Amino acid sequence: MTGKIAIEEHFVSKEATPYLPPLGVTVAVQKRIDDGLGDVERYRLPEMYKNGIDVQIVSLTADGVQLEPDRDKAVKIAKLANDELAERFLAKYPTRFAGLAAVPLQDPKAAADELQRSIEQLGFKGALANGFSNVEDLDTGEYYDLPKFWPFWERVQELDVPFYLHPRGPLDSQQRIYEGHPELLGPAWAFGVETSTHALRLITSGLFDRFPKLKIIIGHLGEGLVPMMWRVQNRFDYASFGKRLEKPLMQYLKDNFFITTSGNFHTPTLVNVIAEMGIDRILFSVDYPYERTDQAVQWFDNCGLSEEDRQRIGRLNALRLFKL
Ligand code: GRE
Ligand code: ZN
Repeated sequence: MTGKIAIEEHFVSKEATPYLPPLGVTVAVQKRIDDGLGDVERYRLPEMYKNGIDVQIVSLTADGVQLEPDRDKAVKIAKLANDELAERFLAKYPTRFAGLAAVPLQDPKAAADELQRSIEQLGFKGALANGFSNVEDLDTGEYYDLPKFWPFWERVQELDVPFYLHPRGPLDSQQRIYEGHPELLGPAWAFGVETSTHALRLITSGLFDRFPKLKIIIGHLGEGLVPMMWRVQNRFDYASFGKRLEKPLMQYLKDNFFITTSGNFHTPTLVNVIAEMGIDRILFSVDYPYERTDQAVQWFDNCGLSEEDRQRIGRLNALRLFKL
């Protein structure tokens, strides 16, 4: 398919380079990632062209701003990253790239202001946070269901732009379960646990009853959330924690969430997610440069979808969601 739009595609800014997590990959893969993150013209555009990707929606890679415990520094790094993205990608190639703003949620009001500046002055199409934000120190993290984040969410809803909840790894003090298993402590597993649990916190906190128009995007075909939702609901109904929500949990997933194919190129999982969420809620992504574009595209272009559905997931849903 030509004309694909890819949603979860990353770059690294000059000032955010120290915030890259160690990956534990081979030298060759690390080189491909480093080359890809820093680059626009040499690898990225040819790879898009070769694989029928018309537009990349670009965001600052993990852990990015979220790892900086100092509030003012986080605000500064976010601004610089958004300016760099605007300059190197959007100004030079306005038809090939769109931007998602880095948001310094260490300071919810500053994050809202930076998002608004990015949308209104830089032409960005939404926000992306790399999981929880460190606050004050490296072993304290805050999830965005807390009431202190309501002013931020209020602004996201007002601006009517999507918010991508991207993974990051758990805090050092929360890694006991992965002891002796570094292979599970990254994108393979821990990223998804962090992100799906964070998404559930947003849902069960009542955030979407308060701000019903919020649009949250999660990657990796739903971070494992979708096939567990029936059980979460069933046990939620038995529980006596006094939480009252207006709708069934799955309904918030359907009404407030979008799911991308980033880094999870597997047809049975795609079929399940489509069945639960509906075809209009699923968007194509690669997860460049962590994943191989040719592998993503080989799979997506041949995965047994009708051509109509491939167009929806590959392009049309993104045009609508990001108002491109
Ligand atoms: C990703 O974006 O999915 C990612 C990272 C960092 C390491 C691996 C990875 O941001 O897949
Ligand atoms: Zn990613």
